[in-house]
Amino acid sequence: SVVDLAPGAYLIRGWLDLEQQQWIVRRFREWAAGPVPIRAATVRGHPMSVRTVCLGWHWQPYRYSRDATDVNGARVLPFPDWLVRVGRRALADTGHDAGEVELYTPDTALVNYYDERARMGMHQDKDEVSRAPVVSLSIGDSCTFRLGNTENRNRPYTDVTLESGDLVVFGGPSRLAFHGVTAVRPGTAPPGCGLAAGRINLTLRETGMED
Ligand code: MD3
Ligand code: FE
Repeated sequence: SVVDLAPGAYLIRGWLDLEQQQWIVRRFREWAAGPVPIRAATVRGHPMSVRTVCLGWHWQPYRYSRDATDVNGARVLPFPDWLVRVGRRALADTGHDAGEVELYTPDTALVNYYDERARMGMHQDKDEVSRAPVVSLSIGDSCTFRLGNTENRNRPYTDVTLESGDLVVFGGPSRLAFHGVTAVRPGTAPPGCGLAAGRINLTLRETGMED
């Protein structure tokens, strides 16, 4: 069943089964190895506690490029077709209409890895030209995800526990809401998800970028 978190924000718990979670974790290990190795992006001179590897377009605060000029200069891996299909199914399953589903063509994935100490401060995702929904998939340890308002990083916000296998779609008014991850809960990953420690979050996005 679909849980409404806020206008345009929808949660489906357990959307990925354990086999699908394991498959994504295996792909994650390949992506993390390179050609652009997983790294902590530097924001205003400080490395983030979250480590990120990208597909399709390389994100460096606050822009997208094809080449990881802030890491090793290598070209980012292509965005796989199977992730376009995952994104469309996510929109369909959260009740988006058929027209929006077939137009949705995510072209970048930011794959975040959280160890038990990692956090993500409240921010907006504004680096994309497109305002198409963001699709988020969580695997491994559960976390406390904080969804705020569109005005500022303060209250009111809603805290939600995201667990391994959960899907969230952020569109409409929630697309520009402030959000963050306040805590990861070590030891909460389900046996069989493929990740022994830490949390993976995969976000699918449309950049709206031209080559
Ligand atoms: C709401 N990631 O990569 S996922 C990010 O768990 C990011 O790794 C968090 O915030 C994570 O930018 C949160 C949920 C999420 C992702 C993108 C959003 C929520 C969002 C974009 C707009 C609104
Ligand atoms: Fe974000």
